[in-house]
Formats: sequence, structure tokens, C-alpha cells
Amino acid sequence: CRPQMSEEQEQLIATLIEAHHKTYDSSYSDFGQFRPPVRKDEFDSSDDCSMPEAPTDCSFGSSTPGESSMNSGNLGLLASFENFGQSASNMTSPFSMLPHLSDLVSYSIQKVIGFAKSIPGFRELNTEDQIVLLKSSVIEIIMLRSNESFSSEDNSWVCGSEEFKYSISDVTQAGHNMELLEPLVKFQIGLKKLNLHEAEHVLLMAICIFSPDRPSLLERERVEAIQERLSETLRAYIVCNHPPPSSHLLYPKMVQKLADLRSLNEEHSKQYLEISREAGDPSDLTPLLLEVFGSPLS
Ligand code: BIV
Repeated sequence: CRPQMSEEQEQLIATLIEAHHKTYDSSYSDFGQFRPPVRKDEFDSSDDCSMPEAPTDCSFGSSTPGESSMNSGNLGLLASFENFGQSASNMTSPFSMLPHLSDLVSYSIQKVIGFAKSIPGFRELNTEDQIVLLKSSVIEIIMLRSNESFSSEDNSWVCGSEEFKYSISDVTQAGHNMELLEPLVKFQIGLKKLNLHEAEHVLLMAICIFSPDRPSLLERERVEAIQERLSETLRAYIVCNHPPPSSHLLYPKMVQKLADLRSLNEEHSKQYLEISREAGDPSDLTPLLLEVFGSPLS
């Protein structure tokens, strides 16, 4: 497709695709090493009074109809005492999915760092700017790369087995707000609909990392120049390789996804801060998470 695409641009795409393959394991074989997911049943049967083995446990033998509702309240009290005893010794977190999702995000952060380091120009930036770019974009890149596991069929992220299939309810059980998860799922559905080629997917991630408007960059112009090179490559790629009608307005639609990511990023920061404050056990998070998204103590 010369002269639209240069040798250099083709090389750039090859480099990004190789870097992505080295840092995204489509078999998700490492997920078994994370702390296990703990899903609370949506219909908890522990307060079910209709167990055939011990029907009197619910009423404590009470016969007066007026007392029965109060007594069934007693059972809840007993149950909560038991749970209290457990949480005092065991430090039970209110967010059962937090340890697993913390490990998943921590693992993904390391992979994103690996990807960023192989983008031509990244290593040549001063270290401070490398850190600024990574810290500010990493949750956005995680949201982008996760589209590979996202299934629009059932609105969940499918990473191999049933155990590693993440629904909205699972993210809620890590402390995230249900209403604010809807925009993330909408984003995933919209991105999936673009049917990006792998070249476009990796270029979008690279463009996102090299955002020159991230706060406190020292050499904004150098970041801008690298982003410009990546954007031109993306535009040329679409012209040469993406057939109509799906190529129609594809580039501006991809740019819009970058805008969507900004607001998701902002929302995540707020919610993360809340979660890190409310988590029963600080070790539910990881040192890397604390470093990248901040510690409630700092
Ligand atoms: O594709 O509060 C990829 C690798 C695989 C799997 C994968 C899925 C990503 C998901 C599913 C990857 C679980 C919940 C995640 C989601 C992407 C973002 C979301 C990790 C990681 C986040 C953010 C929720 C943001 C919102 C709704 C605005 O690499 C959960 C973040 C959890 C903590 O805040 C506790 C770190």
C-alpha cells in the first residue's frame, strides 16, 4: 500500500503487535496464581428458616404469633455474632472479590509497563515523564486491553474457566459502585462493535499512553511528537487496510474512545480511594496498586 504507508510505519506496527503478544497471554494461564475469587451468593441461603433438619431453630419453639417475627430477628443477630467472631479473627473484608481483582489489576499493570517500554521512543523519555505517562494511563490501558476478553453476549470478561469470568456483580463485590460500572460496560460494548484489527487495537493503546496533556509532564512536546507519529500510522493503516463500510469514521470513533477513557479513569480514581479507605484489610490491595493508584495514608 505504498506510498500511503511507509516502511517505517509498517515496522512500527510489527513492533507493537509483537510487544502486545509478549505481554498479553490469551490463555490466561497465570490467573490461577492470583488470590482466589470469592463470590458471595446473591441468594444467600444461610438465613433460610425452612431447613427440613431443624425447623424449630427458626422460632426457638415460640408459639405466640406476635413473637415469631422478633425471634426470627434473633437468629439474624446470632448469625451476625458468628460472623463478627470470624471477622475479628480472620479480618473478613466486606469486599470479597477485592483480593482477586487487586491481583488481576496488579498483574496487568506489570504487563502494561512491559508493553509501554517496547514502544519506540518511550525509553528515550526522561524517567519522570515515563512514570507520569504510565501512572496516568495504566487503568485506561487495562480497560482497553480487557476488551480482548470481553464478551458482548453476556456482558462479562471471559478469561478461560468459569472461575475467571468476571461479571458486573463481581466488580461490585470488590467495592465498585454498580451505577458507575454501566459506563464501563457500555464502553466495552461500543469498542467491541468497532471490530478493530489487531494493528488498530495496539496503536490505540500506544496513542493512549502517549497523551501529551497528562498533568506535570516535563517534555510535553516530545510526547506529542511520538503520539503524532502513532496517530499518522493509525490513519494510514485504516486507509490502506480497513475496507468500507466499517472503516467509515473509524479514526474519529477511536479518538472518542480515548475521551470516554478519561472519564472512566477519573471515576475509577475516586472509587479506588474510597475502597482503599474502607477495605477491612490493607493487604487486600498490593504494594504496586498502592504505588500506582495511591495509598489512603499518603
Ligand atoms: O482481559 O469503577 C486484562 C486481562 C484480561 C482480563 C481483564 C479484565 C478487566 C476487567 C474485569 C484485565 C474486572 C474489573 C476491571 C475490568 C477492567 C476495569 C475494572 C479490572 C485486567 C476495574 C475498574 C472499574 C472502574 C469503575 C467501574 C469506574 O488486563 C476494577 C478495578 C479494581 C480496583 O479498583 C480494586 C483496583
